[in-house]
Amino acid sequence: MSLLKPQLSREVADALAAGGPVVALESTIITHGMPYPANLETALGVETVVRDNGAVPATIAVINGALRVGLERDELEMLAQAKDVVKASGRDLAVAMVRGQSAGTTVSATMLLADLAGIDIFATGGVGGVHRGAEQTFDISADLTELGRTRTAVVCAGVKSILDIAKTLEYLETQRVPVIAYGSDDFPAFFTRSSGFKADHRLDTPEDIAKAMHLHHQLGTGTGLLIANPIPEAAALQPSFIDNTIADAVREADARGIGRKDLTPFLLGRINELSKGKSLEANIALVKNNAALAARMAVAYAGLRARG
Ligand code: PSU
Ligand code: MN
Repeated sequence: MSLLKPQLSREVADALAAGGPVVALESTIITHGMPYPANLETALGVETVVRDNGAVPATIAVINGALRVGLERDELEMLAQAKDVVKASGRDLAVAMVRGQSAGTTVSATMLLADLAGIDIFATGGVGGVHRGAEQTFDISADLTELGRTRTAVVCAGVKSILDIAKTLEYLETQRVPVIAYGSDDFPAFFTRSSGFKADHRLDTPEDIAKAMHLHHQLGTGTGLLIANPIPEAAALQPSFIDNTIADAVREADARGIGRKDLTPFLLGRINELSKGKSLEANIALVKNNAALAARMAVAYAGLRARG
């Protein structure tokens, strides 16, 4: 049985055929991660940042049941405004196709589709992880198991403390996923430049990260890589402020019995409200910062692949 090919935009298809640099972008951040219109402005802004750094952006989503890699502006607008759009991790894709639904793809689904399309590098804000209290709820994001089985390098700003960061790092270790911090010894915590935990590895240039990716794949590991890029200093939030805000949001989710796939979107929305938009501003800055790094990695990686 052959693997299904998602539908590529002309620009993405041409870039891939030429062996050029392409960066995958997810769409759950648009449909469930940010409010309108900041979500649309961010989606468009991130694509521009990828282009400005020499690569072709490929935003991935399900549109009316079709698996799509590279979206038009009106499709981004539809995703940004639609209220009935599904949040799809890898396991939800087939049913969304059968039902003709539109869906924002999470990190897990975006990795899977990027890999099917032949895209090796993917930029996002934050990945899912092991939730606080997972010893009771078993709530561990499918993003982590996907990283353990799909060969995509995911550039993120670390993991926010809505999650149990220590357990998330342990889980990635079990899954044989290298965690590489860019230009830092510490693993970043999304809104802040340090989580208080060391990253497993540090590399200081996009070229070195591309080399590590190349070797990682040549070794046949079969796993992804997590590249953690600290939020720019000027956009970082006060640790005590954001920690209290997150703790309040987590308590509220618990009290209201919110769980499973609704938990992450609820927490993101609530943190944005409680922080009076400060978290959203930081989120936008770090996604763009990640897109720039991913594009520079993609340029270096395309060069390495051309040499074999
Ligand atoms: N973290 C963020 N913003 C997001 C997400 C996570 O800061 O938009 C989204 C991503 O799409 C991620 C998904 O893959 O949430 C994880 O959801 P869950 O925890 O339900 O696996
Ligand atoms: Mn979950």
